[in-house]
Amino acid sequence: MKKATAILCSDIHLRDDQPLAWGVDYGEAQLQALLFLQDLQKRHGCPVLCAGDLFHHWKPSPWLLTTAINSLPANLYAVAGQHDLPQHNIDMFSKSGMAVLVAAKRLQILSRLTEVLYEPPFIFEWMGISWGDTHSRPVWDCEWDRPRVLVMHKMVWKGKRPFPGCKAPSASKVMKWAGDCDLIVTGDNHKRFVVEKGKKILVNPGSLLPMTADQDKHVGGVYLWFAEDRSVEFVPVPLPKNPICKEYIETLSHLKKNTQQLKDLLNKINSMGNLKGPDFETNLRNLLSTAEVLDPETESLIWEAVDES
Ligand SMILES: [Mn+2]
Repeated sequence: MKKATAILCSDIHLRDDQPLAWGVDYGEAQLQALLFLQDLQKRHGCPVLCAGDLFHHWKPSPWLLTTAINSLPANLYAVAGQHDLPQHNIDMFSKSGMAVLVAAKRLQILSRLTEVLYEPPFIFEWMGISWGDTHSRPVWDCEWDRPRVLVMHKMVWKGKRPFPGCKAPSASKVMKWAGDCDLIVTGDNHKRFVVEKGKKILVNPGSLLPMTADQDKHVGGVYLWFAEDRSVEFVPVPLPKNPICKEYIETLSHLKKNTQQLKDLLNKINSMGNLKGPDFETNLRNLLSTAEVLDPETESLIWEAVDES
């Protein structure tokens, strides 16, 4: 078996509660994913780099901390994501559950100071940028004689901007910004993608497990990184069949449709103008009688609002 230089993951979001969208036991799936990762690390004997949001909430329960201590892979290095931090504030790191893992020597935090892992054959230089760290560019040592890795919790995207007005930079932009390094591992965007430019690779591992309704097609997992041939390989984590509940997806889309119909209806009422009188009331009554989306309670609220205005 070809041994990886490092295992790359992100957005593990260890949590105490069950995500709303899940129809099967999330706690069990989360544990199985961790044990899979623990075993994968044993087989490769390499470091595991996590690009933040190890926990879903900064204050995990004692049960979740115990699960993390027992079941996370060995040789784990991470940066903090906003979910790992009280008030999303890096200055409050010492109060976080993640800090307990550091104290228990189950995790090391990567900082902006470049460090070198000396255990052959895994000699590489690395740097970490947690959520809320300064935005200044990474400063690397002059000599570039071993693979360099930057791990950071920062929203980046590939292809289409995730939403209009999104200020997050594209992966290509971040690759230029990162300077002289071989590999960039980013977390925060729960979608998984890889961008290669020349000899540089950016890996956004995405969330380890699907959590939300829009992730029903998401295949979560980790990447193996092979420094000598500058390649990565995706390894999916085991997942129960159809974890995201179909009924939940249907309810959500129904709700979205209803909300949109209600918005359209209110816009129509608005466009009828401020004229009060028999015509307005007749028009409104006609309009409301054709609106499928209305229940009697909402209808009486509309009439009240009209009476008061
Ligand atoms: Mn996240």
